[in-house]
Amino acid sequence: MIAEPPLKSLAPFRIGTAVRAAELTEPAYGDLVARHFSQITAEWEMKMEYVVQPDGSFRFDRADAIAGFAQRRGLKLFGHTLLWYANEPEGFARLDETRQSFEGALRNYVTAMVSRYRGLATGWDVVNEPVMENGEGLRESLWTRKLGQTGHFKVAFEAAKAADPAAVLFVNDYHLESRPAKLAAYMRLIEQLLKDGVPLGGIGCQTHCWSEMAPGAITATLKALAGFGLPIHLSEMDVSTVQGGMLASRAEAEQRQARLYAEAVEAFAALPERQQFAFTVWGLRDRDSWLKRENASDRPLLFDDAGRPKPAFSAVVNALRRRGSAG
Ligand code: 9MR
Repeated sequence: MIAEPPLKSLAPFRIGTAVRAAELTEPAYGDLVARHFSQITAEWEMKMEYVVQPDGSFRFDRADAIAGFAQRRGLKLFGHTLLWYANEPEGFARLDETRQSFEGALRNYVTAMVSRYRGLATGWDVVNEPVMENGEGLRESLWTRKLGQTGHFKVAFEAAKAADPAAVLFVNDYHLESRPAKLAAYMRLIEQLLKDGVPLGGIGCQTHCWSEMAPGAITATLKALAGFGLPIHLSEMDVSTVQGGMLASRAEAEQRQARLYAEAVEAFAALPERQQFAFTVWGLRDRDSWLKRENASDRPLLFDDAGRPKPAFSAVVNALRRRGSAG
Protein backbone atom coordinates (compact mmCIF):
# COMPACT_ATOMS: atom_id res chain seq x y z
CA MET A 1 0.00 0.00 0.00
CA ILE A 2 1.28 3.44 -0.87
CA ALA A 3 1.12 5.78 2.11
CA GLU A 4 -0.89 8.92 1.47
CA PRO A 5 1.28 11.97 0.76
CA PRO A 6 1.68 14.60 3.47
CA LEU A 7 -0.68 17.43 2.56
CA LYS A 8 1.96 20.01 3.40
CA SER A 9 4.34 18.51 0.87
CA LEU A 10 1.81 19.26 -1.89
CA ALA A 11 0.70 22.71 -0.77
CA PRO A 12 2.67 25.79 -1.80
CA PHE A 13 0.95 27.63 1.07
CA ARG A 14 0.69 26.92 4.81
CA ILE A 15 -1.86 24.26 5.57
CA GLY A 16 -3.24 24.19 9.07
CA THR A 17 -5.49 22.42 11.51
CA ALA A 18 -7.11 23.23 14.86
CA VAL A 19 -5.85 21.31 17.88
CA ARG A 20 -6.39 20.86 21.60
CA ALA A 21 -3.60 20.40 24.12
CA ALA A 22 -4.85 17.04 25.47
CA GLU A 23 -4.95 15.29 22.07
CA LEU A 24 -1.46 16.53 21.23
CA THR A 25 -0.12 14.27 23.94
CA GLU A 26 -1.47 11.19 22.06
CA PRO A 27 1.41 10.06 19.83
CA ALA A 28 -0.79 8.89 16.94
CA TYR A 29 -2.68 12.18 16.91
CA GLY A 30 0.45 14.32 17.21
CA ASP A 31 2.21 12.39 14.44
CA LEU A 32 -0.75 12.76 12.08
CA VAL A 33 -0.90 16.51 12.73
CA ALA A 34 2.84 16.95 12.20
CA ARG A 35 2.84 14.75 9.08
CA HIS A 36 0.18 16.67 7.18
CA PHE A 37 0.09 20.21 8.52
CA SER A 38 2.55 23.09 8.65
CA GLN A 39 0.59 25.30 11.06
CA ILE A 40 -1.69 24.75 14.04
CA THR A 41 -4.40 26.88 15.62
CA ALA A 42 -5.57 26.34 19.18
CA GLU A 43 -9.23 25.36 18.93
CA TRP A 44 -10.07 27.16 22.21
CA GLU A 45 -7.19 27.16 24.68
CA MET A 46 -5.72 30.49 23.56
CA LYS A 47 -9.06 32.23 23.99
CA MET A 48 -9.98 34.40 26.96
CA GLU A 49 -12.40 31.71 28.11
CA TYR A 50 -9.42 29.62 29.12
CA VAL A 51 -6.63 32.15 29.60
CA VAL A 52 -8.35 34.82 31.71
CA GLN A 53 -9.09 33.73 35.29
CA PRO A 54 -11.91 35.21 37.38
CA ASP A 55 -9.43 37.39 39.28
CA GLY A 56 -8.09 38.79 36.01
CA SER A 57 -4.84 36.83 36.00
CA PHE A 58 -3.78 34.72 33.02
CA ARG A 59 -2.98 31.03 32.64
CA PHE A 60 -0.84 30.08 29.69
CA ASP A 61 -0.19 26.40 30.45
CA ARG A 62 -2.24 24.94 27.60
CA ALA A 63 -1.36 27.65 25.10
CA ASP A 64 2.28 27.01 25.95
CA ALA A 65 1.79 23.26 25.48
CA ILE A 66 0.34 23.87 22.01
CA ALA A 67 3.08 26.36 21.12
CA GLY A 68 5.69 23.92 22.46
CA PHE A 69 4.34 21.17 20.20
CA ALA A 70 4.53 23.50 17.21
CA GLN A 71 8.09 24.43 18.06
CA ARG A 72 9.26 20.84 18.59
CA ARG A 73 7.68 19.62 15.37
CA GLY A 74 8.76 22.57 13.25
CA LEU A 75 5.23 23.90 12.69
CA LYS A 76 3.94 27.45 12.79
CA LEU A 77 1.30 28.66 15.21
CA PHE A 78 -1.74 30.76 14.38
CA GLY A 79 -3.14 32.83 17.25
CA HIS A 80 -6.90 32.50 17.84
CA THR A 81 -8.47 34.67 19.13
CA LEU A 82 -7.86 37.89 21.05
CA LEU A 83 -11.33 39.47 21.12
CA TRP A 84 -14.55 37.57 20.61
CA TYR A 85 -18.09 38.64 21.49
CA ALA A 86 -18.66 35.13 22.85
CA ASN A 87 -15.93 35.57 25.47
CA GLU A 88 -16.71 38.17 28.11
CA PRO A 89 -14.69 36.82 31.01
CA GLU A 90 -15.49 37.82 34.56
CA GLY A 91 -11.93 39.10 34.94
CA PHE A 92 -12.84 41.90 32.50
CA ALA A 93 -16.58 42.22 33.10
CA ARG A 94 -16.06 43.11 36.75
CA LEU A 95 -13.72 46.00 35.90
CA ASP A 96 -16.05 48.84 36.73
CA GLU A 97 -13.45 51.57 36.98
CA THR A 98 -12.80 54.22 34.38
CA ARG A 99 -12.71 53.51 30.68
CA GLN A 100 -8.97 54.13 30.82
CA SER A 101 -8.36 51.20 33.11
CA PHE A 102 -10.56 48.87 31.06
CA GLU A 103 -8.66 49.88 27.99
CA GLY A 104 -5.39 49.45 29.86
CA ALA A 105 -6.39 45.96 30.97
CA LEU A 106 -7.28 45.00 27.41
CA ARG A 107 -4.00 46.37 26.07
CA ASN A 108 -2.16 44.47 28.76
CA TYR A 109 -3.92 41.24 27.78
CA VAL A 110 -3.28 41.62 24.06
CA THR A 111 0.34 42.54 24.69
CA ALA A 112 0.87 39.55 26.99
CA MET A 113 -0.63 37.07 24.52
CA VAL A 114 0.94 38.37 21.35
CA SER A 115 4.42 38.98 22.72
CA ARG A 116 4.52 35.54 24.34
CA TYR A 117 4.29 33.76 20.97
CA ARG A 118 6.18 36.29 18.91
CA GLY A 119 8.36 34.61 16.31
CA LEU A 120 6.29 31.42 16.29
CA ALA A 121 2.87 32.90 15.50
CA THR A 122 2.43 33.86 11.86
CA GLY A 123 -0.63 35.91 12.70
CA TRP A 124 -3.60 36.49 15.01
CA ASP A 125 -7.33 36.65 14.81
CA VAL A 126 -7.56 39.98 16.60
CA VAL A 127 -11.34 40.36 16.44
CA ASN A 128 -13.41 37.27 15.79
CA GLU A 129 -16.95 37.26 14.35
CA PRO A 130 -17.80 40.96 14.61
CA VAL A 131 -20.68 40.91 12.10
CA MET A 132 -24.32 40.20 13.01
CA GLU A 133 -25.74 37.05 11.47
CA ASN A 134 -28.38 38.97 9.45
CA GLY A 135 -25.73 41.43 8.23
CA GLU A 136 -27.62 44.38 9.66
CA GLY A 137 -24.59 45.68 11.46
CA LEU A 138 -21.92 44.76 13.96
CA ARG A 139 -22.43 42.72 17.08
CA GLU A 140 -22.52 44.28 20.51
CA SER A 141 -20.31 42.89 23.23
CA LEU A 142 -18.56 43.85 26.42
CA TRP A 143 -15.78 45.22 24.20
CA THR A 144 -17.98 47.46 22.07
CA ARG A 145 -19.98 48.66 25.07
CA LYS A 146 -16.83 49.73 26.91
CA LEU A 147 -14.72 51.01 24.01
CA GLY A 148 -17.11 51.57 21.12
CA GLN A 149 -17.11 49.87 17.73
CA THR A 150 -14.23 51.87 16.33
CA GLY A 151 -12.44 51.97 19.67
CA HIS A 152 -12.33 48.26 20.39
CA PHE A 153 -10.85 47.49 16.97
CA LYS A 154 -8.30 50.26 17.36
CA VAL A 155 -7.17 49.28 20.85
CA ALA A 156 -6.81 45.57 20.08
CA PHE A 157 -5.16 45.91 16.67
CA GLU A 158 -2.75 48.61 17.78
CA ALA A 159 -1.66 46.70 20.88
CA ALA A 160 -1.17 43.54 18.82
CA LYS A 161 0.83 45.41 16.19
CA ALA A 162 3.11 46.90 18.82
CA ALA A 163 3.64 43.49 20.46
CA ASP A 164 4.57 41.71 17.23
CA PRO A 165 5.00 43.92 14.18
CA ALA A 166 5.65 40.88 11.95
CA ALA A 167 2.42 39.00 12.79
CA VAL A 168 -0.40 39.40 10.28
CA LEU A 169 -3.47 40.73 12.07
CA PHE A 170 -6.90 39.44 11.05
CA VAL A 171 -10.60 39.91 11.41
CA ASN A 172 -12.36 36.61 10.94
CA ASP A 173 -15.99 35.63 10.30
CA TYR A 174 -18.27 32.83 9.09
CA HIS A 175 -21.30 32.10 6.87
CA LEU A 176 -19.95 34.57 4.35
CA GLU A 177 -20.64 32.04 1.56
CA SER A 178 -24.31 31.58 2.42
CA ARG A 179 -25.42 35.01 3.65
CA PRO A 180 -24.86 37.77 1.12
CA ALA A 181 -25.92 40.50 3.56
CA LYS A 182 -23.35 39.26 6.07
CA LEU A 183 -20.60 39.21 3.46
CA ALA A 184 -21.52 42.75 2.40
CA ALA A 185 -21.45 43.98 6.02
CA TYR A 186 -18.10 42.24 6.56
CA MET A 187 -16.67 43.96 3.50
CA ARG A 188 -17.99 47.35 4.63
CA LEU A 189 -16.31 46.78 7.99
CA ILE A 190 -12.98 45.93 6.35
CA GLU A 191 -13.20 49.02 4.19
CA GLN A 192 -13.90 51.17 7.24
CA LEU A 193 -11.05 49.67 9.28
CA LEU A 194 -8.61 50.34 6.46
CA LYS A 195 -9.91 53.89 6.09
CA ASP A 196 -9.51 54.43 9.85
CA GLY A 197 -5.88 53.32 9.67
CA VAL A 198 -6.40 50.23 11.86
CA PRO A 199 -3.41 47.90 11.25
CA LEU A 200 -5.55 45.18 9.69
CA GLY A 201 -3.23 42.88 7.76
CA GLY A 202 -5.43 40.03 6.59
CA ILE A 203 -8.96 38.73 6.11
CA GLY A 204 -10.25 35.53 7.66
CA CYS A 205 -12.97 33.48 5.99
CA GLN A 206 -13.88 30.62 8.31
CA THR A 207 -15.66 28.49 5.68
CA HIS A 208 -17.81 26.36 7.99
CA CYS A 209 -19.92 24.61 5.33
CA TRP A 210 -22.37 21.77 4.82
CA SER A 211 -22.33 19.21 2.04
CA GLU A 212 -25.51 20.49 0.39
CA MET A 213 -24.09 23.97 -0.05
CA ALA A 214 -24.27 25.08 -3.68
CA PRO A 215 -21.03 24.74 -5.63
CA GLY A 216 -19.45 28.08 -6.52
CA ALA A 217 -20.28 29.94 -3.30
CA ILE A 218 -16.86 29.38 -1.71
CA THR A 219 -15.07 30.48 -4.88
CA ALA A 220 -17.16 33.63 -5.25
CA THR A 221 -16.66 34.58 -1.59
CA LEU A 222 -12.88 34.18 -1.64
CA LYS A 223 -12.70 36.16 -4.84
CA ALA A 224 -14.77 39.00 -3.37
CA LEU A 225 -12.67 39.14 -0.20
CA ALA A 226 -9.43 39.02 -2.17
CA GLY A 227 -10.44 42.26 -3.88
CA PHE A 228 -8.93 44.21 -0.97
CA GLY A 229 -5.49 42.90 -1.89
CA LEU A 230 -4.81 41.63 1.64
CA PRO A 231 -3.70 38.10 2.60
CA ILE A 232 -6.62 35.67 2.97
CA HIS A 233 -6.87 33.00 5.66
CA LEU A 234 -9.34 30.27 4.88
CA SER A 235 -9.37 29.77 8.59
CA GLU A 236 -11.76 27.10 9.91
CA MET A 237 -12.96 24.84 7.13
CA ASP A 238 -15.23 21.94 7.83
CA VAL A 239 -18.14 20.51 5.87
CA SER A 240 -21.03 19.12 7.91
CA THR A 241 -22.59 16.03 6.38
CA VAL A 242 -25.80 16.40 8.39
CA GLN A 243 -26.66 20.12 8.33
CA GLY A 244 -28.97 21.23 5.56
CA GLY A 245 -31.81 19.14 4.21
CA MET A 246 -30.23 15.73 4.86
CA LEU A 247 -31.54 14.63 1.48
CA ALA A 248 -28.32 12.97 0.45
CA SER A 249 -27.34 9.45 1.42
CA ARG A 250 -24.19 9.05 3.49
CA ALA A 251 -22.11 8.25 0.41
CA GLU A 252 -23.63 11.13 -1.53
CA ALA A 253 -23.01 13.53 1.37
CA GLU A 254 -19.36 12.44 1.51
CA GLN A 255 -18.96 12.93 -2.23
CA ARG A 256 -20.44 16.42 -2.06
CA GLN A 257 -18.28 17.14 0.94
CA ALA A 258 -15.20 16.07 -0.99
CA ARG A 259 -16.17 18.32 -3.91
CA LEU A 260 -16.56 21.33 -1.61
CA TYR A 261 -13.15 20.74 -0.04
CA ALA A 262 -11.66 20.47 -3.53
CA GLU A 263 -13.42 23.67 -4.59
CA ALA A 264 -12.04 25.50 -1.56
CA VAL A 265 -8.47 24.34 -2.27
CA GLU A 266 -8.76 25.33 -5.91
CA ALA A 267 -10.27 28.73 -5.13
CA PHE A 268 -7.63 29.40 -2.50
CA ALA A 269 -4.77 28.28 -4.76
CA ALA A 270 -6.11 30.54 -7.50
CA LEU A 271 -5.60 33.66 -5.33
CA PRO A 272 -2.49 35.71 -6.04
CA GLU A 273 0.39 33.97 -4.25
CA ARG A 274 1.08 36.86 -1.88
CA GLN A 275 -2.54 36.67 -0.68
CA GLN A 276 -2.41 32.97 0.21
CA PHE A 277 -1.92 33.27 3.95
CA ALA A 278 -3.01 29.75 4.98
CA PHE A 279 -5.66 27.08 4.44
CA THR A 280 -6.85 25.74 7.79
CA VAL A 281 -9.18 22.83 8.52
CA TRP A 282 -11.11 23.03 11.83
CA GLY A 283 -9.89 19.80 13.42
CA LEU A 284 -8.14 16.58 12.51
CA ARG A 285 -10.41 13.52 12.83
CA ASP A 286 -14.20 13.52 12.64
CA ARG A 287 -14.38 12.60 16.29
CA ASP A 288 -12.42 15.72 17.23
CA SER A 289 -14.94 18.07 15.61
CA TRP A 290 -17.11 20.52 17.52
CA LEU A 291 -19.88 19.57 15.07
CA LYS A 292 -19.78 16.00 16.30
CA ARG A 293 -20.65 17.25 19.77
CA GLU A 294 -23.79 18.79 18.26
CA ASN A 295 -24.71 15.75 16.18
CA ALA A 296 -22.86 12.50 16.78
CA SER A 297 -23.41 11.28 13.22
CA ASP A 298 -21.70 14.25 11.60
CA ARG A 299 -18.44 13.61 9.71
CA PRO A 300 -17.09 17.03 8.76
CA LEU A 301 -13.31 16.60 8.48
CA LEU A 302 -10.60 15.03 6.30
CA PHE A 303 -9.85 12.03 8.54
CA ASP A 304 -12.34 9.55 10.00
CA ASP A 305 -12.65 8.77 13.71
CA ALA A 306 -9.70 6.39 13.51
CA GLY A 307 -7.50 8.90 11.68
CA ARG A 308 -7.87 7.26 8.26
CA PRO A 309 -8.04 9.57 5.25
CA LYS A 310 -11.55 10.03 3.79
CA PRO A 311 -12.70 10.83 0.24
CA ALA A 312 -12.43 14.51 1.25
CA PHE A 313 -8.73 14.00 1.96
CA SER A 314 -8.14 12.47 -1.48
CA ALA A 315 -10.08 15.33 -3.05
CA VAL A 316 -7.77 17.83 -1.33
CA VAL A 317 -4.71 15.87 -2.48
CA ASN A 318 -5.97 15.78 -6.05
CA ALA A 319 -6.85 19.47 -6.04
CA LEU A 320 -3.38 20.35 -4.76
CA ARG A 321 -1.77 18.13 -7.40
CA ARG A 322 -3.87 19.60 -10.21
CA ARG A 323 -2.85 23.01 -9.04
CA GLY A 324 0.79 21.98 -8.85
CA SER A 325 0.82 20.67 -12.41
CA ALA A 326 -1.18 23.68 -13.69
CA GLY A 327 1.28 26.12 -12.14
O1 9MR B 1 -14.42 24.34 17.85
C1 9MR B 1 -14.40 25.19 18.98
C2 9MR B 1 -15.02 24.47 20.18
O2 9MR B 1 -14.25 23.33 20.51
C3 9MR B 1 -15.09 25.43 21.36
O3 9MR B 1 -15.77 24.80 22.43
C4 9MR B 1 -15.84 26.70 20.95
C5 9MR B 1 -15.82 27.72 22.07
O4 9MR B 1 -14.52 28.10 22.37
O5 9MR B 1 -15.23 27.30 19.80
C6 9MR B 1 -15.17 26.45 18.68
O6 9MR B 1 -14.50 27.11 17.62
C7 9MR B 1 -15.16 28.20 17.03
C8 9MR B 1 -14.12 29.22 16.66
O7 9MR B 1 -13.35 29.57 17.78
C9 9MR B 1 -14.73 30.45 16.02
N1 9MR B 1 -15.57 30.09 14.91
C10 9MR B 1 -16.56 29.05 15.13
C11 9MR B 1 -15.89 27.82 15.73
C12 9MR B 1 -16.92 26.70 15.93
O8 9MR B 1 -17.87 27.07 16.86
